Amino acid sequence: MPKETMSFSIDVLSILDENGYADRGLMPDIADHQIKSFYEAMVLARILDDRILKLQREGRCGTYASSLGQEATQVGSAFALKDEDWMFPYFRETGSHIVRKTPLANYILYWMGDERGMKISSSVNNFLECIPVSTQVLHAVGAAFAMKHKRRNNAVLVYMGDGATSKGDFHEGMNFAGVFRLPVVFVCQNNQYAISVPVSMQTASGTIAQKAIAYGFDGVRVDGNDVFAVFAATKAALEKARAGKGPTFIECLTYRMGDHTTSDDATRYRSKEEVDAWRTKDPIERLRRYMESKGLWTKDYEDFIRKDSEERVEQAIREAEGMPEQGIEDLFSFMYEKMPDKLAEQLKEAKGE
Ligand SMILES: Cc1ncc(C[n+]2csc(CCOP(=O)(O)OP(=O)(O)O)c2C)c(N)n1
Ligand SMILES: [Mg+2]
Repeated sequence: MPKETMSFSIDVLSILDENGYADRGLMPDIADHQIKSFYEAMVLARILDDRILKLQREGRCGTYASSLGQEATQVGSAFALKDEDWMFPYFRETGSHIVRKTPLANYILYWMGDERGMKISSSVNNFLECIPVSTQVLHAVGAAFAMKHKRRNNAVLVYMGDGATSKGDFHEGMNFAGVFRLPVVFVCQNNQYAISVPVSMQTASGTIAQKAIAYGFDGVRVDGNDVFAVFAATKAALEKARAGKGPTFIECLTYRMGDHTTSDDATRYRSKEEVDAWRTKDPIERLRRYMESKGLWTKDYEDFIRKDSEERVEQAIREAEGMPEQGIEDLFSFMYEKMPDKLAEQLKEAKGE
C-alpha cells in the first residue's frame, strides 16, 4: 500500500493591526454606526470593569474576574449574535454581557454575591455565568442539540478560556457537536493563562484552534484584540451553524491584562516586560486609531461616551446596592423549577414554621 499524507489546516485571521490600519480586502461589511457601537461597548466594559474592581477593594463587592484587555474578543463575538441565538458565558464576560443587554445593575449584583443578578431573563437568550470551568460547554451543546431537534434555526455560542480546553467536559462537548453537526460556535478566549498556568504548560498543541480538526470541524485562530476579525469570524461561523452546516471553533488570541481575579497577584508569575508588550496591542486603542482615521472619533465624542458610561455605571451601582435584602426563600428556590420535598422541608424549618 503506498504511503499517503493527509494534511489539515486552520485559518489565522487578523484585519485591524496595532496601529489601527484595517486590511480592506478582509474588512467585513460594517456600518459606521455599528463600529461606534463596538467602541462604545468596549469603553463601557472597561469603565464597568474598573469600577467593580474598586468596589471589591472597598468591600462592597465579592471576588471579581476582570475582562481588562479582552474587550474586543467579548464585544466582537457577542455583536455577531442575533437576539434569538443563545449565549452561554463563562465567568470573564463583562463585554459580552453588555452587548447582550444584561442590565448593568444585575451584573454588579451578581458579583456582589447575589444570584438574583443572574436570573435568566425571558427577553434575551442568555444563559447565566458559569463558575465551574468548562461545564457550560456541555450545557451549550445540549441546547444546540435541542435547537436542531426542534428544527429551530437559531445558533448557540459558548465561551470558554484556554484552560477550559484541557477539561474533559470540553472534549466531550466538542465531540458530540462534531458527530451531530450541531449549530454551535465555540469561542475560546485564549488569554494565555489559566490562573498562573501559561498555555505552554496547558497543552503541547501549537494552537488551540487545531483541536477542532480532531473532532471533524473547522478551527480558526483570530487576533482576539482585533474586534473586526473576531466579529467577522464569529458572524461567518454563526451563519454556517444556522444553515445546518455544523459547528466551528474560534480561538481568539488575547491577553489577560489584569490579575486572574481579585484574589490573585499576577506579578508573582509573569514579568512586567510581558505585560508591557501586550499593552501596545490594546484592543480599544487600535479601534480608536482606526475610527479617528475615518473621521468617526473626536475628543468630544470620547468625553461624551465616557461621561455617559460613568453615569450609567454609577446608576447601576445605586440600583444594585438599593436592592432589598434577599428573602431566605431564594436560597432554596433558585435551583429548581419545582422545589424538591426535602428542600421544602428545610425551608419550613429555616423559617421557623
Ligand atoms: C471545575 C473547576 N475547577 C477549578 C476551578 C478553579 N479555577 C477557576 S478559574 C480557573 C482557570 C481558568 O482558566 P481559563 O479557562 O484559561 O480561563 P481564564 O480564567 O483565563 O479566563 C480555575 C482552575 C473552577 N472554577 N472550576
Ligand atoms: Mg485563560
